[in-house]
Amino acid sequence: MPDAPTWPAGFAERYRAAGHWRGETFGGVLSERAAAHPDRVAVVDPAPERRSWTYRELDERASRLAAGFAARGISPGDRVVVQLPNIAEFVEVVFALFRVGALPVYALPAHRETEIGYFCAFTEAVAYVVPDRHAGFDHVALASRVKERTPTLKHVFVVGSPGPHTALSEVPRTPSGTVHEPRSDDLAFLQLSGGTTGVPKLIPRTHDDYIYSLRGSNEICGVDADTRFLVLLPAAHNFPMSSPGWLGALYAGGTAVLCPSPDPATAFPLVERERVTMTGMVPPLALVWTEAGPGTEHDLSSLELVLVGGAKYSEAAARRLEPALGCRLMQVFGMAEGLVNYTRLDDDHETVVTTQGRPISEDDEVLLVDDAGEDVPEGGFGHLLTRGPYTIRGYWRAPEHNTRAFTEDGFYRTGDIVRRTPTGHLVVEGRAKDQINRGGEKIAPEEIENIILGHPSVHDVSVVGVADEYLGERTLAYVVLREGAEPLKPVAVKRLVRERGVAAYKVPDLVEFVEAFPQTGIGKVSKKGLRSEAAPAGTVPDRH
Ligand code: AMP
Ligand code: DBH
Repeated sequence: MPDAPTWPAGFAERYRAAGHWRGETFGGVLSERAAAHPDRVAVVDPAPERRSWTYRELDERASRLAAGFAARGISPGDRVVVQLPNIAEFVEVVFALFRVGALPVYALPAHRETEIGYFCAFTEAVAYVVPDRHAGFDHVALASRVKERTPTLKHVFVVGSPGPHTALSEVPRTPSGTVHEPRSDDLAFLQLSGGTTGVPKLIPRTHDDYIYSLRGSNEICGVDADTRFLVLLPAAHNFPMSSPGWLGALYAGGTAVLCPSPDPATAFPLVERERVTMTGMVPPLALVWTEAGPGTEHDLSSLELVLVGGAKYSEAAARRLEPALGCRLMQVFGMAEGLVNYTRLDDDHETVVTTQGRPISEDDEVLLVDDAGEDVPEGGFGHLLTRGPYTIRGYWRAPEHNTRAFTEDGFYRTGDIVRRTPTGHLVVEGRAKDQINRGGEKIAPEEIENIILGHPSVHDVSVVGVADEYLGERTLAYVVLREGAEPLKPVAVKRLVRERGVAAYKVPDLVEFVEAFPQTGIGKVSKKGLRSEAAPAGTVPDRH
């Protein structure tokens, strides 16, 4: 049984023949760029003091670290959980792993013991890469606990003080030349899905398919060697990585500027100093930038394009961005599983502010179907199904889930409800999947429900998204207590989730105690009913 289904031969041939898959690998691309323009700046890391690496430096660092990783026994196909903030070492480590042929597993800095323990165990990771501390959190201590319980985990590499582990800077940098070169149709890494189930799913992406999405994104966004892309969101997330992101910028020979924090107080001075031309952000952050732009003393005039996506961007907010920041807006509706839609630079203004764009590729197949799987009439709402040259055919080691998440003929069921305009642009109208989108951060209610159910006083729980002006949605946990159980306070429920060691954004914003949930016809808890109790009908973007 392979780890994940891949494209059937006929499709793979077609994507190669069309020139989408060109046999490039990430390691190879970096070598080529370093040979073509060794002295251009690849990466700028401003904190705590400014560092900048040219393409030659990044290439050499990646090769030497790859040799060091290989000497430590890290082999082609091995999984390595990478949990680093937006620092230059992130780029160095992932290119070193690409060169070894090992697969980075992209954890977010916010992940805690529950998620990291799961990623390490499920992927049988051999190594885990962390900062010593980040945002006040001790990652070394977390790594020690995870290492203790994960037999496959042989190495913890730490950026900074390693405690009982190995400092990344002390991995011996033997001369390059010994490393393995992966094939372009090999897996390059495992990306994370926001998910709808109790545990996050892993998304297997190949060099060929991901590089195609970068090339397509670059063309649409106008990324070239002069682009200076500011990485505001966590670099491990698919959006700032590939839409067009820091990997898009590096593919084009441009510069990735890593931002330690996305707030205007940190980011605006960087835009000015580094002459940033492009960035991407989620809608709540776009609101903050839109508010802060007009009064700022910083010179934002280098900024040409801001991409907004990850959650629905309201039309009213979208109309305000361009005048506030003095640059162009592009909406992006994407997913780590593949399909990415962009509005285009030559779209009229109304299209840019009212739609979430159209697919990158003429070979992206998009179907809009009703609940019975039949095509909806042109212009109607439907479930979005998709397949194409950079959309996965299945999650990694999840054969059972794959039978539900994909159709028999290989379309990914996105769980999004969309409508298509006459120009082929998609408008996201809602969601059929059981997921909460909290300002672009995806939460699987089931994961949080399982934790709360572990409390002895809790009889049942349902976690739902409720409308929120700023985040789009925030989370509300409805809790039914056991008869005669000790009463609980909302803070105790929140503490329970936090203390379980999950990312802070998953802790319910609100907790309400109820006698019983509304039931549907088949006796299952009706989340729709719960949402409409919590918010006036029509204000919540989900549909079931
Ligand atoms: P994931 O599969 O975890 O990468 O999350 C992707 C999901 O984020 C999509 O399936 C949508 O539900 C949501 N999403 C991303 N971009 C947008 C957008 N511009 N508007 C609305 N929803 C979005
Ligand atoms: O939300 C996402 O996952 C997302 C949004 C915009 C994404 O993966 C992308 C662009 O590539």
